[in-house]
Amino acid sequence: MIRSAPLALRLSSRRLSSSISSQCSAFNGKGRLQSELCSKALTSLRGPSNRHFSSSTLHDISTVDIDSDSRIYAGDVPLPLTTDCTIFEADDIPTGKYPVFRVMDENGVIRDDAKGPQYIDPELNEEHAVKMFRTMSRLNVMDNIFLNAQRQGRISFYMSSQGEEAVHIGSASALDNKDVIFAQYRETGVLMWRGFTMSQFADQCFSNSGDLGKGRQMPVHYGSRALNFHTISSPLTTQLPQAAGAAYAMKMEAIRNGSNRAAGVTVCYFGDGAASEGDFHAAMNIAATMDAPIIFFCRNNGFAISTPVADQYRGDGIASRAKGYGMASIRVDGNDLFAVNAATARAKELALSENRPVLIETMSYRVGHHSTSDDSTRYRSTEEIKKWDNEDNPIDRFRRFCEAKGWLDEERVQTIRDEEKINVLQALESAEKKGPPALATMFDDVYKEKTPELERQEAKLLEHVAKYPERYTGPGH
Ligand SMILES: Cc1ncc(C[n+]2csc(CCOP(=O)(O)OP(=O)(O)O)c2C)c(N)n1
Ligand SMILES: [Mg+2]
Repeated sequence: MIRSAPLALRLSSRRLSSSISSQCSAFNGKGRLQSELCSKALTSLRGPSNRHFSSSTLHDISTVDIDSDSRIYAGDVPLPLTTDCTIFEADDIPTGKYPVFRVMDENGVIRDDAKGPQYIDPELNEEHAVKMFRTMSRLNVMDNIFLNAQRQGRISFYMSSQGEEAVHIGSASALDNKDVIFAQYRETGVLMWRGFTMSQFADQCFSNSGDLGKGRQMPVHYGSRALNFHTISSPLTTQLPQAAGAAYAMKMEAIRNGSNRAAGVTVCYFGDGAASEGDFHAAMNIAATMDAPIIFFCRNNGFAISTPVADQYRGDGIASRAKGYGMASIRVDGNDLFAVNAATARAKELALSENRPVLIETMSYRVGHHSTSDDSTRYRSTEEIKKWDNEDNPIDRFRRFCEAKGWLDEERVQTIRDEEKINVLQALESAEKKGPPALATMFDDVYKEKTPELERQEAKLLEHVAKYPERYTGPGH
């Protein structure tokens, strides 16, 4: 049990007030923000209105219970558990190993009858719970079918999310579509939850004429302007500095409009491996110093391709690094949908109400191969993979919770999986028939309007293709 005066709360409020005040005076100097606006901003900071939280529950560490039992996570390291969803201030991270917040155990049982229920949305009902279960199942079914499609040579590449479904759905369900997502590549369920359709997934993986990216990206590099989901880029960690900039821009836009609260929180997902890149440091530090309302969301799944986390860092994972940046943070059991959901909801409220970054580290395990270019049995045992898949499967954990409530049973689970299978197969079949995007589209979007050079290149290409029609097939030729 940790006991501490709520110093963090006092410090953070003071720091925040002074930071907003200095922003206000900077704006006043340019005559762009009225002083009454500043006082309005400061007043609203003191009392963030939210359905679930008061400012004190967000970061009062005086009552944090650290359990005596521990659990083995990434890197074979036993970590202490806690039933308290506490976002630690940089100076308040407990000594020893950073504890892991958990609501529900492997059997779907809520660990603490007194505290557990407060972390479950009071509006959670059968319909919503089954929707979350269905979305995790859809992701899992899609992964299995798309992996097979790649093996059959129908798509060129694929990356699956087995073992991380609760990370995706637990976090996505705590956000809304006004929140801006920057993802790595293994966050397909986040996009699925936001409404990306099965056809859109299939069309992207086939690079066909229905692909929103016009066939210009490798499979799984999804993006959707309508769903506020920035397009995935392959080079690791590029999304972190970009996300920090986006979050800062959203804060400044709010201030220009007379509000202290950005229209949405920016959520930047990345893996433990991406956290080994230099851009990680650049992004964390600029977000901290510029007070950007952002959630840095690290999925620690134990591996960066074949490199286990034991070879990636000598510290205590990723969450502990927040201390060095002066940033708030929390470590969460990534296989526990409720814990991920509660931590994300709280981090969002803290980031938006106090204009500052929060680092979340979810602990899970990458059950699948890294990608279709990988055979993970070359660097880890099948027993290890099976153990995680059988003994701590995030979908099964949530399913058991729903079964105990009477919301799911074996028959309904089977029906859901069968329905999703049909859904995926239909999307795959129709994507396969769609053919590639018209050739001329490759000249679009480079600039808002085509330059004379681009127009010349386009004309030349189309002339060439028209001259040798037997060598080129497909629409637009
Ligand atoms: C700058 C850069 N270096 C290396 C790679 C090759 N690469 C692609 S994914 C990956 C591992 C990333 O691991 P992690 O961030 O933990 O994500 P996970 O795959 O585990 O979800 C590597 C090294 C890359 N894409 N970009
Ligand atoms: Mg990883």
